[in-house]
Amino acid sequence: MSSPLVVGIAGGTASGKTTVCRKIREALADCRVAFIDQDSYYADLKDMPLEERRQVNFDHPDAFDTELLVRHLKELKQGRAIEKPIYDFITCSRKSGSVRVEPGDIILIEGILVLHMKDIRDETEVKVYVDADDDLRILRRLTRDIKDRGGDFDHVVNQYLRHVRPMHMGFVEPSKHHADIIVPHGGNNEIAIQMLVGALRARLAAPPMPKW
Ligand code: UZR
Ligand code: MG
Repeated sequence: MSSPLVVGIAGGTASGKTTVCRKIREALADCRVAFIDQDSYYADLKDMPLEERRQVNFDHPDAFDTELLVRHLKELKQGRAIEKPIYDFITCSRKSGSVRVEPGDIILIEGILVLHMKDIRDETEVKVYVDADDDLRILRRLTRDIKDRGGDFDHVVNQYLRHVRPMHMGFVEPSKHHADIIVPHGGNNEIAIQMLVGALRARLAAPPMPKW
């Protein structure tokens, strides 16, 4: 059996990464697709007081348990199921329990820093960067954090200026350089998503291209 095709999907916060992945999974419903998101692999801060936790820089590479993520990625590549942690954005800590992720012929790994982190990048064959204009991203981010992630306006704005924006400029945006494919207009770009799905299907049906 050939090893699974690993697809890394990076991009700024609220750029549409999760939507692109959902649409890819829907279009490949007849294939075995394993999906893991970097957001589930935030380091567990349960031993830190809540007020302190809320001040942590969650956009810095050190905020993640990358060792566990890479270990899980390697397990999936070997054809073994993993138990993915569950992260709670409200308490900034891991919830008890886990979600079983079965191995697949395609492994999708999505997150702001998956193309920045060399250990993850080296495990991926197809590298995608989801792009979206900054004004749309901040609007989406504000709405999502207030509605779904328990933030209030001032906290979201402060966090954006203190952490999200500088880390985006320092780590996320430069990681676009590693991408094979850049998807403009985020999750709304049906044509790019269809082309990506077509390329993944073609790649599943044929052996990988030789490396030059
Ligand atoms: P996406 N994040 C939180 O807001 N709280 C947490 O406990 C953990 C993470 C945010 C993180 C990052 N940053 O910008 C975002 N901050 O989740 C990544 N500040 O998620 O890729 O879905 O935007
Ligand atoms: Mg997301």
